[in-house]
Amino acid sequence: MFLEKGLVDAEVVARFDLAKNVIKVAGELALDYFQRREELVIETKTEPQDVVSIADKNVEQVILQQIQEAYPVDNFLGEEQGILKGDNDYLWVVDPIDGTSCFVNGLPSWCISIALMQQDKIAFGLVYDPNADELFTALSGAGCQVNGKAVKALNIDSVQAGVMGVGTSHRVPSSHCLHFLQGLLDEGGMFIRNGSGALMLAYVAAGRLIGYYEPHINSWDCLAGLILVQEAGGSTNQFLENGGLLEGNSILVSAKDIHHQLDHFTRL
Ligand code: LIP
Repeated sequence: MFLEKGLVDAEVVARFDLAKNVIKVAGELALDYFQRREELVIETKTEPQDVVSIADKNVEQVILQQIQEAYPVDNFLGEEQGILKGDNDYLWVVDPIDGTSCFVNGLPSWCISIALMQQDKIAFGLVYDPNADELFTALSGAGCQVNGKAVKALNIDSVQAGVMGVGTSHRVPSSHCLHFLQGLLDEGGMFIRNGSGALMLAYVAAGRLIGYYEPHINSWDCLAGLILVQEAGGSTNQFLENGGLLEGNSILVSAKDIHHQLDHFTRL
């Protein structure tokens, strides 16, 4: 379908088709670990609350192996693996379990996030929620789908028209998030934090949240979600500027007509 429309090149579409299979295989493995989570050894990384288990590492290895079997010279950046340099213009950006803190605590708000960059552009993104069996996909220029059904970001002109997703971490001062929340609440808005930035970005694309803000998020958490929102007709900030790919950055995505107001709240 996408090739017939001349929307993207065959090399990207072939990788997209592979990614749809790989993310489902990874989802089955992650769900198995989730159902046996009492067996997991939980480690804390550098900041408080930043946890990881063998589930994250092994799910990422399964994704990496399947990509390398098909495309051995592609580049790869994974949350646990780090960067693996290849020898072409394709870069896979993967979070094997986004919402790890929820995962290890037995909460279902976690997902798998896979994005592909071609040179400096995001070519496609996939977010899979195995608990809900919902696959969010977007191929550049071809819209956004949930389980194959087209979806659009909300078309609203007030923050009171729905709920805002918000994320934060101990990578940034608490004031960055608290000031945003005060601006949002003072305007009659409301927020949720479900612990998975990737999943909340997917919900913006699917018209379930009015937007998502996080003062600092990593590329593997959000690149797939960014193209989901773009292809669903939402507005996004320039996350990839100033080294966002390797250093992370702030992220703000939303329904188009409230983006400017939300951007103001991020600067309070
Ligand atoms: C998580 C992000 C979330 C952020 C958390 C954490 P992880 O990713 O999805 O938005 O607030 O601090 O970074 O670590 O679960 O893959």
